[in-house]
Amino acid sequence: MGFAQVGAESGWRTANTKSIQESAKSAGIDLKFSDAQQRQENQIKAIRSYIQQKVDIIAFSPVVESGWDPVLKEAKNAKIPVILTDRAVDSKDTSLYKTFLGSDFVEEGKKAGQWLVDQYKDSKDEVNIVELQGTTGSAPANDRKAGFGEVIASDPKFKIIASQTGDFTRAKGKEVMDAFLKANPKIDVLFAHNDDMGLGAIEAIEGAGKVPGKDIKIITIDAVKDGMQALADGKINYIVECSPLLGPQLMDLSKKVLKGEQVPTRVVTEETAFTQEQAKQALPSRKY
Ligand code: GYE
Repeated sequence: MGFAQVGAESGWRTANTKSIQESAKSAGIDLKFSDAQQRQENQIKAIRSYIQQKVDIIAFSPVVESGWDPVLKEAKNAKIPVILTDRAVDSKDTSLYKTFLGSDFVEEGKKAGQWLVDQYKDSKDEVNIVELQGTTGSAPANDRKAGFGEVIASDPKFKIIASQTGDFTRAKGKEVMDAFLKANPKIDVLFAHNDDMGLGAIEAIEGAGKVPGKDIKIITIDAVKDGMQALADGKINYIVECSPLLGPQLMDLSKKVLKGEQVPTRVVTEETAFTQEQAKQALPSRKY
């Protein structure tokens, strides 16, 4: 298997890489692994080299949604099946890949929005929200934004006053939150598309003399260990889970595809969400 990974941008990605490498090993699959450093051109190069090396199957997590048709057609012409993991592509031609294994990002955004709606149900005041988006053009950034926006649109008191990409990294999350804080005197809520950006933003909020989780309520997505710890410590208010442990399912699906068995075209990961109390309970047994 040739696997073209997005990069190493977050705790989620580190756990995902580990899951894929470990499960390939225990499934007896010889894994060729590449890290694209969040650049589509690097992923395309890696996929082309897997085609040249005549691997049996290609799996990858597309950094952005568009622009994949040419390289996917090359794989199809070479009769190498492709499995999408974690992130989707927007290709109209679904015969270019066998299946897509990963989370429902729209649903995650909706869960985040619903928590906010419930939290402020008894208040009529305006709620000023800032949003740290994931990597521009990526499926999780597009879909989480859409799901969240759809739910909070139910009440005009919710206002997204600033929204910018933090590229799913801690450093960018801090930098953009710094700028948000300087430009906006009243921020009630931060919605960060992943834990890492939320953790970076916490540093910015503390640096500005405010209390994260109290002065500014924080909702994030992923539920990696550092995020869960910040939730248990009261610095984050709610985390929607997104599981990175896709390795075992990916190896199963690959074996089926290679045996010529039929696989479902979409496999959705099962996930939950955590409050501060639930984080305290779940932390000791968290694997990542
Ligand atoms: O939420 C984020 C990572 O594609 C689901 O990518 C993944 C996202 C995850 O960088 O932390």
